[in-house]
Amino acid sequence: MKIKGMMEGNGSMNMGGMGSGMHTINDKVYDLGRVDETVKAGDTEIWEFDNSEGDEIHPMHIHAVQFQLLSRTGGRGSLIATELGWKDTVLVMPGEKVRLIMTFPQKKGLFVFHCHNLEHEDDGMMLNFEIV
Ligand SMILES: [Cu+2]
Repeated sequence: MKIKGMMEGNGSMNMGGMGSGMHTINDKVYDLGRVDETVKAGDTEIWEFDNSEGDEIHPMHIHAVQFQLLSRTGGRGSLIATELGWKDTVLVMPGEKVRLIMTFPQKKGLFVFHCHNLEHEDDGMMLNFEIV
């Protein structure tokens, strides 16, 4: 899984880690002591979950914020009616990229985002982000 912060330029966030035996985001597994992304309180950002190289389904969940989906490319290639409301989790199918927009709250602190497949998150498919 790759994730790209479109407005703050955080690079693409890539899911999967095929061949490594680990489930990764941006080629990283979770590290409690590492801040992977930093966002400003109140800022609006567009992120992209990129599973275009992945071969597994990842329900991606972001703490502290709700988001709206902008696009789904590859795979089904479009959003359906039930995807148009506020979300805290989005299913990203193999071969897909999903773009989402969110406004981070004024609450500062350290939060996580992760794949909500328990086997994947237990395998390290989670990163920290800090609202500053
Ligand atoms: Cu997953």
